[in-house]
Amino acid sequence: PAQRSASGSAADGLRDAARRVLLRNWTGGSTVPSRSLYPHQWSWDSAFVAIGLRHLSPERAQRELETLLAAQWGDGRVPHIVFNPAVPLDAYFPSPDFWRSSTAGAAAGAPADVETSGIVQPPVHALAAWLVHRADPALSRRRGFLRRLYPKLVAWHHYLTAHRDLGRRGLVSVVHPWEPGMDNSPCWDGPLARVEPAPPGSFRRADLDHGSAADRPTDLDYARYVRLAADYRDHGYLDARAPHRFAVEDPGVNALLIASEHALADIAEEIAPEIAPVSGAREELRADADAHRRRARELTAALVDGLWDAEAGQFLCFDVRSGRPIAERSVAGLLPLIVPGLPRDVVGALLDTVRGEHFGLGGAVRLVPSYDLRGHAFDPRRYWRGPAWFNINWLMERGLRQHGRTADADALRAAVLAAAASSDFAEYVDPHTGAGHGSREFSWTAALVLDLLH
Ligand code: 9YW
Repeated sequence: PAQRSASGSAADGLRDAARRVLLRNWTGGSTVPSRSLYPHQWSWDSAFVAIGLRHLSPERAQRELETLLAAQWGDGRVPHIVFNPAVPLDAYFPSPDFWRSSTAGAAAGAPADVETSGIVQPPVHALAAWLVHRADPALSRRRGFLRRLYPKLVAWHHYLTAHRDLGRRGLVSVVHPWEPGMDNSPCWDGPLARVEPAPPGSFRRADLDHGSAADRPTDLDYARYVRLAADYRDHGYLDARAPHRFAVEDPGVNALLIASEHALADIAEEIAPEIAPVSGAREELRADADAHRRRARELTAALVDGLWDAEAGQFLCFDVRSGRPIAERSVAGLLPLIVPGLPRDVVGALLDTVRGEHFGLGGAVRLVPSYDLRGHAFDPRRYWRGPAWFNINWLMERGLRQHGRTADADALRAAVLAAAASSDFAEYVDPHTGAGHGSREFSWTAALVLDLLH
């Protein structure tokens, strides 16, 4: 009992600290990922933040997602950044005057009253909306939360499946390394090498004002990121017109879309009774739930057909421009563990790979690294080239638990909590030592800790 109360009070202390981070990073309608490094609203950050915020304030969690979706474009895309007009332009690069969404993106339906980026991030939002609803269904119904969000989330998924199936293989492609949220993953090195870098003097990085250069992407990476984004902008952010010299099918993005498509089915079922039966809309919504499940199954089949590599024992990214798989082991290739209904042999192989020499969970490391521990490009502190990230480990914990690996999931949960506590909610940590890197008091780290403690 003494031990239990000691760990109980440690958990209380961590919960309070996580709450304080989220309260400090709340700006009135949404949460910044980090006060110093990322002073605007980021798309997938907000989804993870909402998942934690629901335990602190279900209403704020709802507003977090509502604020993001208020900046949705007419074509359905949810931009990866929504800019706060009160923040000085030089606080973050690329700033609104680079993206120029309200003018350059007009043909794609960019909103006129808010500035955003023109690219996207992984679609975790429907999953987040469903989890937020479940935290307080009465409040959610009273505020019409799901009823208002549902059509926006449907349009978002439609944008991805209709405009971004660049490989015509039934999967979504990302067109910029920032889109899968894993900016400098070694997976992008090959496809990026074909992109001509923007001239070095043509932009100024703001990230190096706040972060250590050794923890961040290189200048050459940045020059190529800038070129790709400028090319997209200069083609009106229209997917049918843009050259999209970088086009990659990422298993993480597609797995999150599938998980969110299942969540959309749950949402459709939940809101169906709210629609007046006389209108006939009720039947339509019922049908939609089935359609979401069917789409999820189709996407799952395409994911397995297109990206599964039996020899590697994991999913690989696919370079649409070269027509070849990318021979690098990113943790993105393990994220399909969260997808319901994967073939059993695929699940078995994935579970072996998580614990095997390349990701080392339970052996060499206690947190899942972002990239192959034995890979040629592995770097334990540089961003997405090795460090362990909290959102990814939260997803992995969920995947392990879903497949009955309770002991592994419990150990991972404990390791996530310990690393967050000792690093002051770091952005990412060295997978071997747990030492914190990047910014501190990072929002999704605090939010997902709250969720795991609940
Ligand atoms: C950047 C905000 C974002 C995350 C991304 C992460 C990083 C922005 O920060 O990108 O300037 O590099 O890679 O996943 O959403 O937290």
